[in-house]
Amino acid sequence: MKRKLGFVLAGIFLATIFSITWMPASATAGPIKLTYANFPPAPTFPCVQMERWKKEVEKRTNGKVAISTFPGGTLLKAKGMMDGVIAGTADIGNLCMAYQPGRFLITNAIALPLGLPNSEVASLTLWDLYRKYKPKAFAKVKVLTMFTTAPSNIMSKIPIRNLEELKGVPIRASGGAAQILKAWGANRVGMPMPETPEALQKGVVKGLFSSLEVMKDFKFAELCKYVTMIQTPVYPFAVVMNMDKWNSLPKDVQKVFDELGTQQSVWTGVYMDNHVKKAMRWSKRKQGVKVFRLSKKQQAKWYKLLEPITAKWIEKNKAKGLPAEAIVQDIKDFAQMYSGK
Ligand code: 3IO
Repeated sequence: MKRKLGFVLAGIFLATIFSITWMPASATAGPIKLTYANFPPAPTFPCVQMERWKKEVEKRTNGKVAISTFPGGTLLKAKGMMDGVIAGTADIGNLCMAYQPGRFLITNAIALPLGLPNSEVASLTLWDLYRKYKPKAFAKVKVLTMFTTAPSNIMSKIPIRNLEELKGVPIRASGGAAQILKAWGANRVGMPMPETPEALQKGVVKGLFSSLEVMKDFKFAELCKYVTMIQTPVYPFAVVMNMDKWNSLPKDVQKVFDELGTQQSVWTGVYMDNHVKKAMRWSKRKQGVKVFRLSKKQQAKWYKLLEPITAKWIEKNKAKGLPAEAIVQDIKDFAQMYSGK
């Protein structure tokens, strides 16, 4: 009897060992784990779109992929995002291309003053621009999506109702937006968004030039009681992935990521456009923010000063060997198409 029990136990033991060793790798190894770094605080739009993407990926892969998100610059910071992803510090990272205008020449053309009407249209336009030109700046990464902010406006501690009141005033902006501020005679101060709250508090800058949802998401409405509406330009963003990590993904997972590219771009655009409206309602009602709309005559004056910017950009980048005229024309054409015109 004892011997028989011994055989049975040995059999169970061996069966267990075999079933463990023969289980498919994915079942024993658990989900594919990926890290996703972001530079601004969690409540801001780049992180909201990150959480939405994470949820969507985990759902569409049936839990085969698990994403750990790192908002607030906890894994990589604004200007180190691209190189950090190339080095593999994070598997995925979200970056604002305006912080390195010289590095992302083609995609930063979306920040020329071309009258892009909203984030939805601008985001889809940028994504098409990237896919058409496949800029060398992204050769070392897999680009998962791109999107833009809503058009920029001036948020300030002092009223700015005309160009005279803007002259020499230190205002924070980056990339294409900084060029535009310069053309209006402001004293542009360049820094990434996460450094702006402190600069405003300390008085290093008297305002900022960006999309208006930050009035609520960064609570800038508590300091900046004035908004001057001018509705140009947008800031471009990219979500990039480490190339080796991308290549290591199973084909079905790659397919899910690729399918999400355009969907994530338009989702973020629509979220941004709606969020700007909400933020401005809150700013006016709860924070007593005053909004200035320029007279037709003032507006024409402001826009006139921007006319040389695109012409100069074309000239400069043609000399560098880029199809600069075609890039600008494509932005205009794509935007018109997405605007339904
Ligand atoms: C931005 C960057 C981080 C979080 C929220 C934001 N809303 C608009 C921007 C654009 C931007 O990068 C900038 O520097 O104005």
